Amino acid sequence: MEDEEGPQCGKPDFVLLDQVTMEDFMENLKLRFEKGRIYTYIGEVLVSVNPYQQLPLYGPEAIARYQGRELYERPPHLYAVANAAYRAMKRRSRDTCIVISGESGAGKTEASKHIMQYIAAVTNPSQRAEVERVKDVLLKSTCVLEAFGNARTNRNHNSSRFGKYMDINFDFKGDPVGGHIHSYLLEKSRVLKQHVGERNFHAFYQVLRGCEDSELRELHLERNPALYNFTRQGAGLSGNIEFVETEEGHLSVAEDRLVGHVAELTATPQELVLRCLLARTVASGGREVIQKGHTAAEASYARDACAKAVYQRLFEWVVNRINSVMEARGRDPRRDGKDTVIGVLDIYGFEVFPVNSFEQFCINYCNEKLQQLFIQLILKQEQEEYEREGITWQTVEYFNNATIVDLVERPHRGILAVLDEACSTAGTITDRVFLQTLDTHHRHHPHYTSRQLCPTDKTMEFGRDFRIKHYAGDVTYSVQGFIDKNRDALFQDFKRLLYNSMDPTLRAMWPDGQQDITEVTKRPLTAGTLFKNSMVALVGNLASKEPFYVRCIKPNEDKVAARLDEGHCRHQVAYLGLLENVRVRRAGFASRQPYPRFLLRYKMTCEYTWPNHLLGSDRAAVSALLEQHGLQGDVAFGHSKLFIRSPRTLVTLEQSRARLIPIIVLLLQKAWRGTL
Ligand code: AOV
Ligand code: MG
Repeated sequence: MEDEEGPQCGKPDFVLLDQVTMEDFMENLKLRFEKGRIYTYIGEVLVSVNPYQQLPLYGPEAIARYQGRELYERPPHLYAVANAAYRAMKRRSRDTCIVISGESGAGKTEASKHIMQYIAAVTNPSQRAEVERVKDVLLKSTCVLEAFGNARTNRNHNSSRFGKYMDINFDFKGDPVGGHIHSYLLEKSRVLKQHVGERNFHAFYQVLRGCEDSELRELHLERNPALYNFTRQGAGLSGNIEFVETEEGHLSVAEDRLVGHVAELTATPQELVLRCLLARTVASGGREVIQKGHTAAEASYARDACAKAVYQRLFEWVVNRINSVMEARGRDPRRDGKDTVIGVLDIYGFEVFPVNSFEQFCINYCNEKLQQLFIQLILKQEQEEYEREGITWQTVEYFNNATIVDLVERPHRGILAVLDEACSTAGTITDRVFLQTLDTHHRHHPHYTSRQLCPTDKTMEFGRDFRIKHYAGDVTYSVQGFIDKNRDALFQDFKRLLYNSMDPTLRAMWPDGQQDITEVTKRPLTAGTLFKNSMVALVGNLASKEPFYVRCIKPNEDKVAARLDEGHCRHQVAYLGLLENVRVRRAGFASRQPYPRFLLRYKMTCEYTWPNHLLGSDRAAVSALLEQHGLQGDVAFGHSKLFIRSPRTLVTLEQSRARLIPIIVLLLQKAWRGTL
């Protein structure tokens, strides 16, 4: 990897563009992509384009080049951002976070892994065993979580089906001494059903492929994934519990043998498993309880709910296990000083499928929230900086997606509130009625529509679809299953069954199974509300930290290397608000640099500053340098930073520097050879 970028690689920072138009932006993005320069800055924000091929940009040597450097000193890179976040955390003892966003397949998860690798590589020079252990878990946990939480979708072969926020705790030396992972809403419906061309979570196939024959036998599994409904839709019956109903309405399990397997694997009595599968306990007033037999449909529903819940709790158990081994152990803030934290956020990206359900609704809402945060923080930060320096703030027009966030989460009328209302009205409200209520509330909302409201639009179906104009594009949601998924009910019988398991691990996953049916009175919070609460908390947490942003772009829809589809990228550049980001950055001043940093880069262009200046202060030296170039009229001198108004000035300085580099290199070579 070259350390220097020539002009043939385009501008390393979009702020340096002559004009901020989509054309200029795209031209630079494309040029850089063609040269294998997938990273470009907008100030301190990193724009990354997924190359869909292995580029020689990573690894220990590359890491060493970025270590301890300033952001501008090397070509734009994730390592530089990781380094900047790390240095900010260390220098100012401030919690920082790196927020990685972009649509599904844009490269967020890969980016987060490079960031973790960088942090692991540059810390713990003294090789403390405890720190090594924490780093080891940090790096390895990714693989485990991906096995259980990622799956192949039609947008991404390794798509994250959960949101992940990871905190890394650092001690005063800057070494990682602990970590914590927070996971968000796993797409557990995938356990049961996948779209054509998609797969279940990787773990299922890994177990079938990777276990020894004897292990598979113990689990009563066959190696072929095509045998299971979960791992191949609509395939054979073996290994899947099905129900048969006689004409008199008597329900039984098609294959008793399978009930035995479940009982064995969950360490529970077979007759109890059977009872849970065929009936439920209901409290019929007071403390009286009765057994109510399922219909075949109810039994299938309950079985599916149980399967999803088992997987979800397993996933949470894995996360908790990782957290318990990563925990910052035995640390006392009075003795050891307060830990500082770097948070890394890698969520599921914005996604649109031919059919979109409750899961996509949550995922896309999550992306709206993060876009909202980006808007607020980028505007706020700039505003604060200009105010500090006494400069009048010049507003840049933004599309503010607050109105879409509001459509989803507003109390009483928002989509989630209406959905909760539908869920609390026991059994009577159908998905269709839920949709009608939405239509009534939001018929005038500029970002909401449905077939009812727009009868000529045949891309939506009557009584089934509504559409949200998201910041990143229109998504049509089918309301089918919304109420069910939001209510997320599981009969208490299953919880009790698993709580009473002889297996201590399984038992620990079901503490709520302890309750007796007559005690289960409080309605639990719905999936949607829980998710909303966790998003609000997440955004609050991120906003309290010093943020660094990575904005990922997916170059094409076909996952192919070295092809950048212009239309596709334009759309992302537009909705990510990248042009506005550049404009805000340039609104007052295109660039700002601390005096020492500025000098380091340009001192060679001035006889008073090369190789070292004797001018009393860096500020005075910068002033002399600019005067020599006749550029002093275009700058303002801040307390610690130089503010440069027009990008032209930087371009002039850059050109002057580029002219001098070969001469200086020649001089240095001569000096080394002793011919000078
Ligand atoms: P995502 O995290 O943004 O999507 P990933 O990080 O999983 O996307 O990237 C998708 C695929 O693109 C990866 O599996 C790699 O094959 C490739 N890729 C991404 N970044 C790079 C890179 N820097 N170098 C080489 N290949 C890369 V989702 O989780 O679906 O929102 O929910
Ligand atoms: Mg991902």
